Amino acid sequence: MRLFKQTIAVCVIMLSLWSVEGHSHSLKVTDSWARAVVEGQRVSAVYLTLENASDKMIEVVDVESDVSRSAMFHLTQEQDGVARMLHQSSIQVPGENRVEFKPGGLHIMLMGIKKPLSEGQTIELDLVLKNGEVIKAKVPVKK
Ligand SMILES: [Cu+2]
Repeated sequence: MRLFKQTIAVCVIMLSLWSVEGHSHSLKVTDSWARAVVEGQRVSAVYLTLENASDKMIEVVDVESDVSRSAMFHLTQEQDGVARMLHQSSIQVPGENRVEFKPGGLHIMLMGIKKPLSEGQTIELDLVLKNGEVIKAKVPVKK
């Protein structure tokens, strides 16, 4: 029993190291940028491309950043001439395919920005996959 517990402990440590490393052979983040915000502004958005090199669908179930109180996936859609932002609970990237986040479409909404984000700065983003893997992305701030 004791050995069993130790084995589990080792596995948990290995899993967490895997997460910290955030290395994924299958999902790649490219062309990322975050919109700069001035003092007093509380929301911003991140745009990026998710590339799935594997032949299986990859689902991104959560996004986190330490620059804001919350982060979530939004889709801007025009309904009756009014642009609305629809919350997306997850993002599915089909195998050997890509999903582009860009102004007027999909974006990662950062809400409750803690400090101004200025051009030249880099923020960190954690993308949580359905299998528990965490992809760490470094995102440059642009105007
Ligand atoms: Cu939004």
